Amino acid sequence: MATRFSRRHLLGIGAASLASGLVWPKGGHGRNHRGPAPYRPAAAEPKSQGGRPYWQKTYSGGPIDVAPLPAGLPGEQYRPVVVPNGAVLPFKVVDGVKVFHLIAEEVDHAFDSGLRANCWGYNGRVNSTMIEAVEGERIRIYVSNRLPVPTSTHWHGLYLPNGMDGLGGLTQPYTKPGETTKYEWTLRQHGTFMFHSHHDEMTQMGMGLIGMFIVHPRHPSPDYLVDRDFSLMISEWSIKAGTARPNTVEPSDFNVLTINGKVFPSTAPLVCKTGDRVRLRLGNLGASDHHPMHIHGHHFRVAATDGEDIPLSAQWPETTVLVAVGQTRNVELVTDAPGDWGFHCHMTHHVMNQMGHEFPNMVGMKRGDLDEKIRPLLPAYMTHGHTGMDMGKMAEVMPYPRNTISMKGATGPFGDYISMGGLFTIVKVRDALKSYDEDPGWYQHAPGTVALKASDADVARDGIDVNEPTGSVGQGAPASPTKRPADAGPTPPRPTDPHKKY
Ligand SMILES: [Cu+2]
Repeated sequence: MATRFSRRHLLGIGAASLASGLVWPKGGHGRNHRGPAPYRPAAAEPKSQGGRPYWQKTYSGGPIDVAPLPAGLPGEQYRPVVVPNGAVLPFKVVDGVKVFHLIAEEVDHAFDSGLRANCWGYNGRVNSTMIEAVEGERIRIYVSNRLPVPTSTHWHGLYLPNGMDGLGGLTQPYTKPGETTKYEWTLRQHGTFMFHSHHDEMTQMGMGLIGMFIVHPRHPSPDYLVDRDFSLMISEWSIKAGTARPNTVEPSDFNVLTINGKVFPSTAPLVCKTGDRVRLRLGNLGASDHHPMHIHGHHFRVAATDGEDIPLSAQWPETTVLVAVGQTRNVELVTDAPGDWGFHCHMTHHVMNQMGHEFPNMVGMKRGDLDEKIRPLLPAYMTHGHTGMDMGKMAEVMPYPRNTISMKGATGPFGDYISMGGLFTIVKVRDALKSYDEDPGWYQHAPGTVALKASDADVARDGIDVNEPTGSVGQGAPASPTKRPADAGPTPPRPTDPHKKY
């Protein structure tokens, strides 16, 4: 009976509705006249009880006056999340409450060795200070404002009392320059969340006042246990070449795209062992762009959103997950293929850096001796892009203003340039590792497992005519149709009617 009362209290529904299983909770969350009931993690509750449909459960974490559980500690209640290029915010426990101190301040931030800018961040880091906590515990977060302007701090995706929500002007007065605001509530959920300034967002989030907020489950389900757990915050910036201050007024022309505040090749690799269960927690608090994040050589399962864990039976496989502005997505995979695997945004302009684009489309143009004729006037002139963008070559030849990372990528293991910047990192999977904290270097491929220049012997053996006409010259009918081998069987019908099945 006591159990039932406690459950009824937790769910905020009356005994009658519990029995009938049909009535929407009335009058908000119930209050216990005998004081707050202890918080009970959702994982301990079946997802559906007494025939109630899934959607009748609380949408805001249940009653806010629950009694907190003891503070959870790393190594005891949870395995810490890895923040590549970043750090977890330290805490202390005072009378059972986990206390954090977040400091909003100006940060001279290095996106890469070639680009610094005056940004705003938390505790000396830009986009990469992560808060880590445990479901059921009470947290107290002091936010000190060392900026020249007022701010406020919103806890994105978290269930909390309205006055702790951090929407400047609506749920709280601003945190003025030099002031410190105190937030305090009991965590009634677990998952991947975020925090960010919620005053003059365009400026303040655009200057870097964003971060990830991870809440570990109190009773982790074995279905979601992983060996490696990474937190990756995605953002985007507009920084004109040669300048050192983000232009937060720019609505769409972003030229520095970052993971935890870094562009490739400064993005630290995600180091895993062969067979590790791996979680990537992706959050996007950029200004405008949604990012389809793509993994090579594996697939992952979309395992959670900032709303909730997705039940195993409802998770779906992908190789690309769209992380929209304001969303988090957890994807999980087993890294069972050793190698260096790209993990990146699939929007091609999001793996470039500060690239001007106010020039005519030159792709495919024959430039002749144009460069030679212009160079007496402009010594370093180079016709831009007539064969596409060779980032490595352009980085060597083009004169850039100081503090610019136009076209920067990195030289790879074969001496050729990896023509990726921005939202790109590498998942490095190895059979054996000295340490997860050390970059194991480039993958050493087994002989015969690398795509190399085809040998004459291979080409001859397989009857490959490298000069074979393809019929692709010009538009319309092929000038010289590709010959079909004699033993290829009857010619298949040409598909002309899209509704007809062939
Ligand atoms: Cu993108």
